Amino acid sequence: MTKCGYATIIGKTNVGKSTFLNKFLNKKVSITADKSQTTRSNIYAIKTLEETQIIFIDTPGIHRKSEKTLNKVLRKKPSEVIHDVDVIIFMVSGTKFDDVDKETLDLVNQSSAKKLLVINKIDLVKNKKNLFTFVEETFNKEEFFAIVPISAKNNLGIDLVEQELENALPDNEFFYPEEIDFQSKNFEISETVREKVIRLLGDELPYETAVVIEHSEDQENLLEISANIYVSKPSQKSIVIGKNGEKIKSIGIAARTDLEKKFGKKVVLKLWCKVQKNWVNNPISLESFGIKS
Ligand SMILES: Nc1nc2c(ncn2[C@@H]2O[C@H](COP(=O)(O)OP(=O)(O)OP(=O)(O)O)[C@@H](O)[C@H]2O)c(=O)[nH]1
Ligand SMILES: [Mg+2]
Repeated sequence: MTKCGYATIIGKTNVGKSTFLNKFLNKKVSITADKSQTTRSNIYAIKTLEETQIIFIDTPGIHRKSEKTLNKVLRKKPSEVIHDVDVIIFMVSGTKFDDVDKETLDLVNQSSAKKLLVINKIDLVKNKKNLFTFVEETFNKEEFFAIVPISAKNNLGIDLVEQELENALPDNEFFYPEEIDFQSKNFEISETVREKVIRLLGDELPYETAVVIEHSEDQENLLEISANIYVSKPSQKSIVIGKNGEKIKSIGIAARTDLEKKFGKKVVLKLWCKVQKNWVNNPISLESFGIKS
């Protein structure tokens, strides 16, 4: 009998959820960066093993409360999926557990799904004995069917998570063919550009950035794309463009390199930067930028 089911990854922002998923699937489905709130929507992906098919949902990380509309929308995303999955992977980073992790765990515990505790970034934990004490002191171990320490970055322990998921998923026929792209091509393109914006710009700005594909034409050997990078204020536009256009040029080159690898063809990418005042507080802007509440 085969197994098949849904698994989601829930955790505080920046603990490494998307990095883990990309490593697990051995391909990039979700953008990652060393900044808060990198993931902005629930991202679906699939892994088909010999006898098991896992449908994954990567979610935006929980972050500190804020009045901005975008923040409120992002905070709701994990709760949209926790009741409809078979397994929740609850992820923390190293031996850190603060109020936001606690709030996230409380949310996870509202679901009746099976729960797997994954402790990521163990490469940063110098004394591995501390992991044991951390688990003993922080968690009620009965809440989890397994506890797996990993380093997503160093590809350590990922196979153990796979085994645990294989065991935990219900008996089912496969729901999908072996491989399937849940996200549209335009979404993948705009996310790739947004990742480069996040990685190449300072700390504050990325949060106020959205990327919209204006036009894309996919030919056999060539993908042509025009995209707008939206910011909230004119001063931010100058930062995105940079001196003599250097910044936006670097963003374009980095994104193009990734896209050529992803789609296996030559890519021509034209980027513009536009100001849409205070879009992070405007539900209509959010919707038009593909961030659905
Ligand atoms: N040292 C170390 N860094 C890691 C590891 N896994 C992820 N990271 C880094 O942690 C940062 C955040 O990773 P993401 O995968 O974007 O985190 P996330 O949980 O998806 O974040 P949000 O989408 O904002 O919720 C990136 O800079 C990763 O390279 C790990 O095992 N060890
Ligand atoms: Mg993420």
